Amino acid sequence: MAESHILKRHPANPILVAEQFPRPVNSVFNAAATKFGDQYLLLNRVEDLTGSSCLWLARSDDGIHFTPDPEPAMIPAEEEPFRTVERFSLEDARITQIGDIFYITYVAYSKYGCVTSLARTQDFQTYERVAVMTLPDNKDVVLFPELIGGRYAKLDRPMTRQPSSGDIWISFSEDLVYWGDPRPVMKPQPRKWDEFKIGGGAPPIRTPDGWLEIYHGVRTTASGFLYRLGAALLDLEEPWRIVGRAAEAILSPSAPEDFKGNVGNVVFTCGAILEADGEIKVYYGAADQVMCLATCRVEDLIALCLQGV
Ligand code: BMA
Repeated sequence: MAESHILKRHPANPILVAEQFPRPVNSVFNAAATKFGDQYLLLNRVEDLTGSSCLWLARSDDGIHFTPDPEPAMIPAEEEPFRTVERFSLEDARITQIGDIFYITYVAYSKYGCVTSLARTQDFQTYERVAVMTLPDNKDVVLFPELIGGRYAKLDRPMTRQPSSGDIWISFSEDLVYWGDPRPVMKPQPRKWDEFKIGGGAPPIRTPDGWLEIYHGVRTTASGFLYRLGAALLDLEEPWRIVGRAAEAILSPSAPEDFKGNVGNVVFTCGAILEADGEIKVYYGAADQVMCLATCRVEDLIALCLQGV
């Protein structure tokens, strides 16, 4: 079957499944992705048999075949102020490298709802928690890999409308702890594939034409939510300004694994890697069950964004 979308699924999909983990788990999905030395790393959301998730690293030499570590990288914290907000679950991490530090933004669930917290590592052996970054309910936080006007910058998705809908915002910080100067960046597009809610996916990637943001968009249908991926370009100096936004989704559920898992009709990304040769690898969770890979040329994605303005 010809692939209709710009992102092409890798023939090895799914590239990581629950059965590969060293103990019984329910599912592996929505992984952060980065390169570390010669290796590719996925920091996966792994849901155990009780229904709680932790963050579990898997390593690869080729970006396709991954081996999970023997133990999870991060489980809910024992120390405050993290303990209170992490009691239930750690979910949907994103990794941004700034200098030689890898920052991890991750969703933490507790009886207070969901917040996003920040941790850091330099070796992917030990992880240091930095701060609780947001109030509830705010997730889909992606950190820019460079300072913007001398400040750290993040995209996030506060829940601004009921029921549970929201837009992508940007805010800034001098120390990664206290965030302010918030501005709206992107809204759902009325009567389009991302009409209900949107949220940041992979951390922004610098391109000559702007920050490439691969995001998820949701439409409500007769069979529930339909999660797809889209792309936008944000101005390099003033990233609250949209330079281009692809009119069409760049990946939609259509492969068997996108329908067959715990939550059907879902493709959801938390990480993409731009290779030196211009290939972009987008790692995504399918049906909240397995990890998959899709690729395309970065220049094609940029062109699609610029056509859509
Ligand atoms: C979102 C997040 C994701 C999940 C998606 C589809 O709200 O919880 O982790 O993949 O729903 O269930």
